[in-house]
Amino acid sequence: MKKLSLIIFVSFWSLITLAQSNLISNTGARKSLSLNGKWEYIVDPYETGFYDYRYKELKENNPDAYWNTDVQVNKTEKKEHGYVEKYSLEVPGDWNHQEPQFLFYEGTVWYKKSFDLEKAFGEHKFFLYFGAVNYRADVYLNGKKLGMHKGGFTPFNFEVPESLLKEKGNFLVVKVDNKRYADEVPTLNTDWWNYGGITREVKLMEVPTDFIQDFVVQLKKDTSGKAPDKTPEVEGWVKLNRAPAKGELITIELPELKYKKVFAAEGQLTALHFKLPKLQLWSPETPKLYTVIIKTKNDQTKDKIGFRTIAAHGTQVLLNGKPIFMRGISIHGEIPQEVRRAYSAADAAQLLGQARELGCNMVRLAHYPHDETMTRLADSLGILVWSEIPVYWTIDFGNPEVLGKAKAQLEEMITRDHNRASVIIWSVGNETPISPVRTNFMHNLLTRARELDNTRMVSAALEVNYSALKDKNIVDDPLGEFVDLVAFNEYLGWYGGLPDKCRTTNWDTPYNKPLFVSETGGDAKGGFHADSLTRFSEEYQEWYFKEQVAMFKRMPAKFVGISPWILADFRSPKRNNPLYQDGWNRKGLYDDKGNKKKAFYIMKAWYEQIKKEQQH
Ligand code: GCB
Repeated sequence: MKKLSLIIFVSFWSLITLAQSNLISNTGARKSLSLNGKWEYIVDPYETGFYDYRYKELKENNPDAYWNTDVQVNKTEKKEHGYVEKYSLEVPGDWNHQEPQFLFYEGTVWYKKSFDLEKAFGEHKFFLYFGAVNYRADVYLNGKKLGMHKGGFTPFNFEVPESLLKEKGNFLVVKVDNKRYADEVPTLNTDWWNYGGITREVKLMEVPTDFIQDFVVQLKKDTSGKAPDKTPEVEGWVKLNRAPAKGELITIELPELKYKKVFAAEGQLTALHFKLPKLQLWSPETPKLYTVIIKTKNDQTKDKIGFRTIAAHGTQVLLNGKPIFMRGISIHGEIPQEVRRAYSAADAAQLLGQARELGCNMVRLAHYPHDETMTRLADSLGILVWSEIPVYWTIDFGNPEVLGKAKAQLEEMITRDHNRASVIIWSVGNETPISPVRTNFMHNLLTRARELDNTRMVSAALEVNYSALKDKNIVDDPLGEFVDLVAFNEYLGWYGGLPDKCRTTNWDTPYNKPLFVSETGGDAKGGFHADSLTRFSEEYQEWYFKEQVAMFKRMPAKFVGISPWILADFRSPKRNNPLYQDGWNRKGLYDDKGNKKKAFYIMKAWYEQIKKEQQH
């Protein structure tokens, strides 16, 4: 009885907190005006855009602010800024790769876009939607501030009052600031490039006045260890932008299954619970997606959704009730050939295509939520996904505001992707050094992730207690108690000794849970050949992976997969070996030109062998 009331309390609580966010999901299905393309810019390292000459101080609300005015009104006007075509940047796209002056830039850039709009006035609302802006975005339209957002890898939207929109010459300005701060997420120190700018798509969306803001249509969580029923149960909800009128109905349709069900709207949030007819479950071998249509009186949206169950059961991970071994790879959201952030369907096709060539059925999208094109493509290719927020290394764990920032990013990540069958793990962070404050912080995030979505596993890449026992390393991070999957970053033979150390080392965890190696790897400069004892040579990396694979074969039965570090070389200001790194982390199995290194073939061969043995 106690347990039941707890469950009711938890879901009631999550319904209330879900109602607070105004993020719209499934935006690809919405009528919208793309604002991608050229945006004019002003680089502003001194924050002059806020400078008020009258008071000699920085003030957001002053007549000269860069968001407020554009060109000279008449020839006598003194104007010391302006937006012109000569200074323009492509959106989406980080600024770093677009102009040499931006390579190392961390600071403010003002972006401006003019647009016209054929407006359908009346029964509509407008939202400005950003796929991601790194890190802080202050958004102004036609001289009014719409809002501010922090967090470089998650979407956000602001409602645009219709009275603010003009048919011609709308003046949209975004102040983008990618300076790093100790109390942000991530914090000052990361092992990746702090690409700045409007890095993902921008659009003006039009929705009916009463609209479907978000929804979850997923198979009900099943921890019984059994395969889903022939007619599997769906559990979810539909969230409207506001409380519905009396008697409002919500219809769910899956045309391919000839399925239709009508629900009475219960409030802003309506819980869904129903059984689907017999269907093809989603899996890496059969990544079947069904069109799901959701209708209210005034609105309609549709998505393509795969149906599967995923759960940690004892020490195994069960996909549709069957144990699965994850042949993974970690991936950064970066296209090394062009030294830029990934943002497009073509970029996703490159990255996931490379992962498939390696023989993967899983990817760890490190260390932040990647572009939505990645999880969408993973859905249709049948690739399992670990998705993570940038709670990385030494976040200011004792600061409740920082926890709030991490939670906001977690919620945005989950809201965007909670209908993606591919996503099986929400990760709340990476290698966070053990202390009571950090465990409390991370536990909080894990709890929040479960409240928001109880159908997936939750995890984090944990710290290891090296040589706790002779020749046995133990993953006993106290956070292990709260995760579904005990994952750890391993690196034996790169950060500790030489690869032959793997011969005498074993791994375990005291937790009776599945064990996953979320990272392991070593640097090799593509094309640099030497003997296998020479660091940074392809031969060293090849030897490293040979020893690793041999060690993995001795892993305990609870070992359920691995995502080596990393698919491709990536930019990092921390990697300053002038001969071999030169500002690149070289742990890629592909080099920065897309060539496969020798180690690639070691992993590929092992993955092929596993695939044969396990038939999936
Ligand atoms: C790690 C981090 C990853 C680094 C990697 C490395 O443990 O999680 O972000 O890039 O090691 O190369 O050292």
